[in-house]
Amino acid sequence: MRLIQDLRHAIAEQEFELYYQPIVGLQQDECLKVEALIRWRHPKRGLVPPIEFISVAEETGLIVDIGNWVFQQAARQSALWRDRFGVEVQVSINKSPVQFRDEGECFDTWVSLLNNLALTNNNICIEITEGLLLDGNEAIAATLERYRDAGIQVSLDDFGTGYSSLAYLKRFKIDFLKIDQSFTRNLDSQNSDFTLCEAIIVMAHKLGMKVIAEGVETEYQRKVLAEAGCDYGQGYLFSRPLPVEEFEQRFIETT
Ligand code: G
Ligand code: G
Ligand code: MN
Ligand code: NA
Repeated sequence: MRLIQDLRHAIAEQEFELYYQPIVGLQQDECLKVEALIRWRHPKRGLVPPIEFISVAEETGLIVDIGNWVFQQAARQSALWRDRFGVEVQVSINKSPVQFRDEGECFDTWVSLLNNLALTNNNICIEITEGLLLDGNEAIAATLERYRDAGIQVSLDDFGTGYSSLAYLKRFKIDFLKIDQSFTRNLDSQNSDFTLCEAIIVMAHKLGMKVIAEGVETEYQRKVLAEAGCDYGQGYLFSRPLPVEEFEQRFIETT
């Protein structure tokens, strides 16, 4: 298949780029957080969004190489911002469940890069999805714990859209819950989506986690979420995912 060949080529030629979307403190000025989102700068097709290639990359296992590139790029970028601008930025990267099958080698490589760059104080966060935690896998629990011990935080992405058991929340050590956009989209202080967000926030705080609301597009959503105690917001209200130079100009150079 053409796409698979092209993806192999893209890995070899490093045709990927990271875009950056800020994650903004809603209660107070927090240390800057940002999610890195991959884009493929295809020589013929132009900028290809991840929905068009991540699932194929997962099926073929190519996601392991892509994920390693994403991690390295994100870590180097965080170190660069610190060195150039004196700004600490926590960069979140998305880690596919498929990448955890190759975990042994990956962990050591990642941690030694972080040590070399002196990025061992929560400078990187990995975003995982509920599917990874489904089977209550002890190996996954141990892996996540090792990440935290190495100064890497863990976010649970798309929270509320996967399987309904919440038992894993006490089994796995998770730092941030990311409330899925489907709950923030129609948020109104009177409706059931609001009740759900509020309940998620209370629960997360009692379990020692912080909450990030995704898909915040309006000032009204921001206000309602802030009043409900939500810690962070992410969405078009603050910014779309931006190419690195633009992100730097708007969010790093001005701090
Ligand atoms: O902006 P957006 O179109 O970037 O992202 C679409 C989807 O692609 C999201 O679900 C996001 O989690 C996923 N995604 C973006 N970047 C990466 C990445 O580096 N690795 C993986 N596995 N998924 C990513
Ligand atoms: O699945 P994940 O949450 O990692 O990916 C986030 C996705 O949501 C990306 O495709 C990103 O571009 C998109 N996104 C970010 N902010 C907003 C927003 O405010 N509204 C909408 N509709 N999508 C957003
Ligand atoms: Mn994400
Ligand atoms: Na998400």
